[in-house]
Amino acid sequence: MRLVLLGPPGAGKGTQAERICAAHGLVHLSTGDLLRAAVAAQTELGLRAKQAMDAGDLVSDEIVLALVRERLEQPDAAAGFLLDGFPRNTAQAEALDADLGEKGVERCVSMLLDDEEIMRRLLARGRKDDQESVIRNRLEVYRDETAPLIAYYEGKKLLRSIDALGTVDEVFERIQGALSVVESRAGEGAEDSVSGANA
Ligand code: B4P
Repeated sequence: MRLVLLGPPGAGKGTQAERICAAHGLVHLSTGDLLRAAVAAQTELGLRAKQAMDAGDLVSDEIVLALVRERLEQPDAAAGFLLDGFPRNTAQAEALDADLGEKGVERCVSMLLDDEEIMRRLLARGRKDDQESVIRNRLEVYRDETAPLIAYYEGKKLLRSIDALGTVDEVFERIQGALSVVESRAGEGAEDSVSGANA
């Protein structure tokens, strides 16, 4: 399966991505994790990304696309992957589509959560980019740049939206439901002929 997990900051993308990947044998590609690792290793790319991350802004497309391409070129990604936190804007989504060609994204799961619960979760998480003013900026960036991807994937008939409020188990079950059609299609050996499907 080739999946995109979409959602506002703190919706639980990283939390659910680990479970989905374990359940379906997918490579987990989190641009947030890759960027944090680059910052921690103080690579040139990490130093360039740090300022944007600390402010809650998006890191440049050039940096993010370089990281994603490097990871997707590794042999294990050929068996299927889940993109967690990527794409984050229309330019990234279009670049991804161009890179993947015919073996494109098969399903985008959009996790829906209200701002109040997001604020509660992220303040409790307490990462460096989880201060109230930074979270507000991240929410604004999400609305302006990332939320348009809901319409982008809906237009391609690949979107399934799920309610991200509930226990981790409850949310996981909803995601599993959203993936069941893709999985049964792959099981029938017809995984490459899904364009236009919205079952
Ligand atoms: P990300 O790492 O993607 O982080 P996130 O959106 O804040 O978190 P996520 O939705 O994964 O939530 P989580 O599971 O942790 O991005 C960080 C930064 O990197 C961005 O701001 C940006 O600067 C940069 N970046 C990343 N990708 C980029 C891209 N493509 N382009 C440009 N820049 C990019 O869950 C949050 C908290 O909620 C956790 O504490 C968790 O335990 C809790 N939680 C999860 N599920 C829960 C549930 N069901 N109930 C209660 N709590 C729950």
